[in-house]
Amino acid sequence: MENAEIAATFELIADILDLTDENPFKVRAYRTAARVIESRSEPLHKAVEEAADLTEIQGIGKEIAAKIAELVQTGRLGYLERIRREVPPGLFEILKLRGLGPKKTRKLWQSLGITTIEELEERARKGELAQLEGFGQKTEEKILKATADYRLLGARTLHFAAEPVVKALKKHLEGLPGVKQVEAAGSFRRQVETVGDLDILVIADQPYPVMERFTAFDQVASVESAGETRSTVILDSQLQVDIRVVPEKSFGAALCYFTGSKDHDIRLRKLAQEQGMRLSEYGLYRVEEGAPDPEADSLWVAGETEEELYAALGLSFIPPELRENRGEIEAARQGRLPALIEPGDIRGDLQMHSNWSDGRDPIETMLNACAALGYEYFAMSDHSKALAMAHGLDAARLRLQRQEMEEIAARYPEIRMLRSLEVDILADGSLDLEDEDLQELDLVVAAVHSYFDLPPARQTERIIRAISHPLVNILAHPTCRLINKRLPIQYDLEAVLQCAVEHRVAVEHNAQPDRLDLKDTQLMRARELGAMIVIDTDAHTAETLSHMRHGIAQARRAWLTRNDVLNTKPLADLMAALGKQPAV
Ligand code: DGT
Ligand code: CA
Ligand code: CA
Ligand code: ZN
Repeated sequence: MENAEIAATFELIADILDLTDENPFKVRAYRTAARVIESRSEPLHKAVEEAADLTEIQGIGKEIAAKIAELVQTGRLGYLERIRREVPPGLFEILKLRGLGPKKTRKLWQSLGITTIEELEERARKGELAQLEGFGQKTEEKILKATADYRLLGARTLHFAAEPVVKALKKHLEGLPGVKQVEAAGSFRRQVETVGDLDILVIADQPYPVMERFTAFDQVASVESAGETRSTVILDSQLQVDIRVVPEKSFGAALCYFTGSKDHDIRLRKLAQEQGMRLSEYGLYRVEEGAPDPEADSLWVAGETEEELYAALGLSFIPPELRENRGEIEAARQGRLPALIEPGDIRGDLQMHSNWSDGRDPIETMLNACAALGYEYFAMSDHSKALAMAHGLDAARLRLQRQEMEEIAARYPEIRMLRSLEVDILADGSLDLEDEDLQELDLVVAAVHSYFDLPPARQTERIIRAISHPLVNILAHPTCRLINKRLPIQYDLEAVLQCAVEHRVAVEHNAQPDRLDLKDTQLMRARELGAMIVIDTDAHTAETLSHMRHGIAQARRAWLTRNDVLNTKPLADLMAALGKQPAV
């Protein structure tokens, strides 16, 4: 069990205790523990396995140490299961709403008996919330907006959050004798940024034991249906999982069918038909007039692997990320599918934070982590002073940081550290620091972190003004969306992309798994318009530099090749493309 998962469990406990009006000190203890654990680089499960004394970690007392041990050793927590039952499940959903913390949610529950988002919305419409002590008209309006956004944003699970579930489930199923292969299909395999549910395929000779094993998975909250070869369960996290057991002979066909997308599948079936064949989840068959069984062995063409299936249809293999019916079938038929970018193509990460601003780690730690990833260069881009909450740098601290960087850089000739800054774009589109300070940097990244709600025309003007500034090189997280949390800011993206092309400003694809900003279709458009693209992690810790792979996945969904992404290039080429000389 990863630290992040343990931390999330303690956050959940704190939320529940808050909702049930427990002693605030106890609540704070759990929140503190969650924060401490989250930001720790050494995995706690190792400490537990080595029987280390966890109470030596600041912020972790005896009670919490025991709970960590229980979690690591058994994968669950009796205490959590007990207290969880005291809270109606709908309240956890309400907690996810913007602006509604545990205290307000508790008040709504205890004073008005509200336990679901629907009830909340209805009572807000009737104006009942404004009457509540500590709420008022403004809060009521905010809640109405938050519920509307929630519906708009949906409640799909982040791909990133589904990954550990798939991993655990695979391990659980693969432990069963007779299981030959377990694969997650559906949107998960296509690397869609969020998944509606998981679709698991298993090759096994006997389906029944697989079904039994599946429903006994320890995260299962309820079994929706259990059939001979297919079942559906809901997990504790509310994520639905469908499973199907298929024979080895049909695995490729089933994998292709259940990977989808549905539109891609429909096109494939049509293509088969046009060639006198029939494609199903069981295989590809010749069509023979009057044959009694259209799926008889004698009619079999292909289906054990996806490769042979696509080949039999006259197509080159289509990577799952492209299977969205966006022209991939035509391209595969003509043999002109793009050679999609791969993680190994990246030569450097151009956005990250150190403990000079809101990052956790010192510059040197970040440097070492970048070197360990095999990068040739990286850019340290802390926040600028407008983000006071994040300890953004002013001109004086920027100069101090430069001294430290030069001292460190001198000791690590094997990797080139670029001095950058994620400078805030102010409300009027001007930059947060003076030109004379920005001029000292190798690269300047500009980003919006405030005034998300400007009218679109003004927002466009603001961003265009910022990227027209001759010192700006990269526009970071261009739409500022947070998946499931914050909608993209509204402006004329097309105009901004055109301006970026004109001014030789690269647009960032931010690889943080809950940002993935620009999203796939916008990235495609950026490339079409000729914009330069960089993929950055915006890491705030050394470990999260590994999030690069989520950005690569999204870039692949956007059909990007190595050539479309600037930070796959040697440093000299990258700087030249941006019209920059590395500063000295
Ligand atoms: P999701 O779960 O909403 O993130 O998206 P998917 O793509 O995983 O969709 P899901 O779980 O409903 O179905 C998994 C795959 O199964 C889907 O990508 C294609 C295939 N599939 C499901 N229902 C149909 C259908 O009615 N017709 C066809 N042709 N394929 C289907
Ligand atoms: Ca699915
Ligand atoms: Ca499904
Ligand atoms: Zn930022």
